[in-house]
Amino acid sequence: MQILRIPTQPIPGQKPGTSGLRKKTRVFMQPLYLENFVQSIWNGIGGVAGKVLVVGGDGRFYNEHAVQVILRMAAASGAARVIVGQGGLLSTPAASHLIRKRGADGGVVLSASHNPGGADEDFGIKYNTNNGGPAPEGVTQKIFEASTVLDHLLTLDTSDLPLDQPGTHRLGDMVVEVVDPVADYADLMETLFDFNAIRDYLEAGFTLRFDAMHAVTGPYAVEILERRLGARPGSVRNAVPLPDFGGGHPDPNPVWAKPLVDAMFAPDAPDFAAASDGDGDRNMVLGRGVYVTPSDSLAVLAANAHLAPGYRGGLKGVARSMPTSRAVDRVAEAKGFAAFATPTGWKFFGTLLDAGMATLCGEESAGTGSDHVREKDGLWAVLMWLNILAIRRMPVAAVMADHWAQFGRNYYSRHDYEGIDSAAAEALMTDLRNALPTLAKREAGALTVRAAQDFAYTDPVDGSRTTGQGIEIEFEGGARGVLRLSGTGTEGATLRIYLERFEASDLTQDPQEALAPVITAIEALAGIRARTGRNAPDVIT
Ligand code: VG1
Ligand code: CO
Repeated sequence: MQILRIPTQPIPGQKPGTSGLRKKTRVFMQPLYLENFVQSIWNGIGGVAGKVLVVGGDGRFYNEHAVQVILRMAAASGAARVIVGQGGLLSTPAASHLIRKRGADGGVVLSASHNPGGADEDFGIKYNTNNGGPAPEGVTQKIFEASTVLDHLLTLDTSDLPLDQPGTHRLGDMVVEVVDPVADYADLMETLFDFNAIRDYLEAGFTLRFDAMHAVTGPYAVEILERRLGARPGSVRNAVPLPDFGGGHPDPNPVWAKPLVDAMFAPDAPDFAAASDGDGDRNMVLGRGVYVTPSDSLAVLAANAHLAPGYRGGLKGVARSMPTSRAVDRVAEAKGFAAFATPTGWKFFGTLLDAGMATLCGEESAGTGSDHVREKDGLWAVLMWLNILAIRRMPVAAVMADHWAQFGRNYYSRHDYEGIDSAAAEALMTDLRNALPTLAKREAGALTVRAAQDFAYTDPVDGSRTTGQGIEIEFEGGARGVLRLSGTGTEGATLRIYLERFEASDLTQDPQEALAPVITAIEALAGIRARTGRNAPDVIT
């Protein structure tokens, strides 16, 4: 088996965004595009000689090929061992757990998350460090820098390895260990949650539905929900991962998982429903006749986590991304634990989790998780909800009403303008940034600006500083709007507008109506319609 030294040259634009490098699959399929980036990872982290890595992905088109490329390139650069999920599959949280459990030096996860898959859709690759979490900015910057000076890469002259059965292979001097992607993760969940209570509740007639959206969580959900917890067979829908996710967007929100939402508003709805995304780190939670926003879900989990065995001792703190609603802050204040607000992207929670300063973390984009791994975790959130419901024995709608009665309600919504002209989007943000010093006291619609800032974050653990993380506009009376550009898109720019307004007692309004004054005020300040040429957002969640 020969090591091949292949000359190459830097490919522009291999800069990881919010969560790794995401591009159109066809971009990744260009000669040496993937290979260049993999070699840049190795070079950026100081080589892989003697190291142990975890590799797997969400099963989308190009996943299998990419895993084989990574195995050959890891072996050629001297890695000691690669642990790979059977069939090349690993959900993002399961990969995080495996890195931690096996004491690996890092891992490579192949996914474009909630973006559709296929030759004409999206692909992605991200590097996780030895704490199991997404590489922090300092590391992704080194990887990017390595990509700009790359002149050769190393690979092996070998054919593909069979990955369809657990077992051990050799690739040159490197050991390749193919593992069941589900077992370790399912075992971890059993240590955190009261499986007996959930099983009893299901036996007593509680019904659930989980939509895996033909993405990676199918096998995990079947094993955990149906086999270990005894949910009725067929409770997990769309359970077989497909390279194109059955043609859908594996994005668990009311727009892309509409059939599930519709089912929950029908007369024969089950008691509980949930869905996850392509790589299994996001979640959507529904009760009969009620959709729980991710921001509210985080707050409810924080208020009730002590009902789950893994969190009985209470929470050390909670962290949310800055655009996520402040509902969880109210819980933290009432219960007396710390609350942090970080930039968008799970990589910013890593230091807080490692330092034991935060136990639960969440993002408005349907991501929730805890210190059990260093990624957000879709099925974890589902199990936490099931554990809480099994103990409280209340419908989801009653849990929400109870929560709002106790803490008040942060009405919340996100408006996305997708695939807009990049220059127009940049200009909108730049002009708003330049106007920041003049915004205070300005009237916008029926509201008055109280303060406005370009969000910057100094990590309280390692002191690293991150700037330009979104424009946050606060209004008199406590409403808030945030504008930022997506860092995961693959076409043009996506402008995200986050809207929030607190109500202490008027708890049953329609969110879009409750937020109407904020929507009008942000439009008045930013001129979104004129600048994007759009009359309405593409996606409202
Ligand atoms: C989006 C979300 C962010 C999330 C990221 C990765 O990023 O807003 O909260 O962490 O996706 O999630 P952006 O830059 O497009 O807003 V996933 O499930 O793609 O790993
Ligand atoms: Co994801």
